[in-house]
Amino acid sequence: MSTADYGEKIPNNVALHEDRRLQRALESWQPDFLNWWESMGPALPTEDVYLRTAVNVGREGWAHFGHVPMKDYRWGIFLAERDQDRRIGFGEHKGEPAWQQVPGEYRAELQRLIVIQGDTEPASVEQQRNLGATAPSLYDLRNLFQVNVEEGRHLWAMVYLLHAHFGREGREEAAELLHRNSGSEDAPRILGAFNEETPDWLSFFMFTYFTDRDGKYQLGTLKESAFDPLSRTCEFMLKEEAHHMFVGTTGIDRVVERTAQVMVANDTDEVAAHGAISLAQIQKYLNFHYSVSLDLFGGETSTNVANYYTAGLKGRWMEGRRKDDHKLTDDAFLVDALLDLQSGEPRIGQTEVAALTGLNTDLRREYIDDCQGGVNRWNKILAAAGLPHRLKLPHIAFNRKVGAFAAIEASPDGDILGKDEWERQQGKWLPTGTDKTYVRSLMRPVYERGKIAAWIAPPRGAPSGGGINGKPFDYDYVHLA
Ligand code: BYC
Repeated sequence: MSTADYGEKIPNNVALHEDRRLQRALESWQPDFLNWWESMGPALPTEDVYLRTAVNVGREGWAHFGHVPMKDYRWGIFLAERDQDRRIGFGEHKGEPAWQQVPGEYRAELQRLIVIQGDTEPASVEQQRNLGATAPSLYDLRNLFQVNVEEGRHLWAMVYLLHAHFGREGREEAAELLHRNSGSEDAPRILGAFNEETPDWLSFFMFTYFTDRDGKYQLGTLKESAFDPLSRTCEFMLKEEAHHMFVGTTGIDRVVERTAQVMVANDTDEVAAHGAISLAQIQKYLNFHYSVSLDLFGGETSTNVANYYTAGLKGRWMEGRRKDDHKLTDDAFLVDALLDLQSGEPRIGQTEVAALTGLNTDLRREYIDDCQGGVNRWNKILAAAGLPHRLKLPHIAFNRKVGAFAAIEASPDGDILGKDEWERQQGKWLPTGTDKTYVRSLMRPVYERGKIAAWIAPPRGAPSGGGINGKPFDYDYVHLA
């Protein structure tokens, strides 16, 4: 069951050959996917790339590494092993056997969740399409492409569910996933952050740190789903996702490290003359990517999320470890809120709501704690360099476009600001045109083995180590066309 069948046109571990109709439907979607990959996927022409391909869903040895032409990458369908006795862990169906089929009453909601999840995957590939042209090293270039092919596979994961379980509507939605495009005027991607640009590698690392991390948390809640095929596909996606976050975490580590080196060596905060990115600019990029990623959790209170939970479609992060009744019908929860709205002087505080409607806040808090881990790590790099400067996460109300704080503007410290004040000050907190132009000006490709751009440090252990799958940093990860 767990080993992938690579003899098939579409590699899979779901016995696709036993369902000819489904197989044909997916095989007819496949050329559309490949056309989309050609026109919207990585723009840089390459001969081959040192990529990992999933071959097994077990704990060990689940991936194979080798140089492959990207257009021949074997995108497949892999679900984690089925637990025959799995029971629903929360909501009104708690304790009942997990569903192998979609219950009619939840069809629309489940389909919507799967479409939203599916929509983000190709969106991120589109956002990152042009980054190959400015990669700081072959190692980074390979990591970019690894992330891209796996986001492509995550799209396959959702398309499989749509085709296998949602009939004609599912097939139509699967087609739409290739028609909407990131940033398009007419048919944009569904969620805000996936229509933003990723025009430079600092943005890419911030995206893989903050936005991919939303993916980790959302997939973590869908892994709890009563709909077993969704749960199993998310479980396996999470395994691949870990590398994407590694790319973000260590990418920002290395930018901060390089900046710190330049600051110490030249005894200055003004590192532009030395070709590095200032800490002030890193902080602004962090503020942006963190705040748009907070929006991805939806409103602080939401009846959607209450319904998803009660129905058993979407659980909480680490549902199994929570010490309560896993139904939450009688519980209350404190959510972040804008208070005293009527008084004309709103303030940021907390308010008690039914626990079920506060579940987006619950998940966002788990996410925020995790994000803080990265900031602590980067601050350790600054401390180790002997610098007093520190990075920090901005306040939860800063730059929000979704939820309780969408109607106001707030500073990174959480002070509510009037529109004029915000307009005057926002350039101190969010990347300005000048910051973006500067960061982009540093983005020149370095395609020579073992070499790296001046604005970023090589990974630890380079050049003889520090690479992927035990290879050195100076390995020939990518052969350009
Ligand atoms: N932008 O009740 P509300 C990933 C909509 S990332 C635009 O407060 P709800 C990845 C919302 O749809 C993970 N619209 O929120 C990362 C609703 O619309 P309707 C992706 C937004 O429904 C990197 C209305 O506003 N997966 O995997 O409780 C690279 C009221 O919303 C936004 C998922 O998100 C927004 N930011 O929660 C690659 C999991 N936020 O219904 C991949 C599936 C809200 O009134 N999705 N809206 O028309 C969900 O669980 C939920 O839909 C959300 C929203 C968490 C997104």
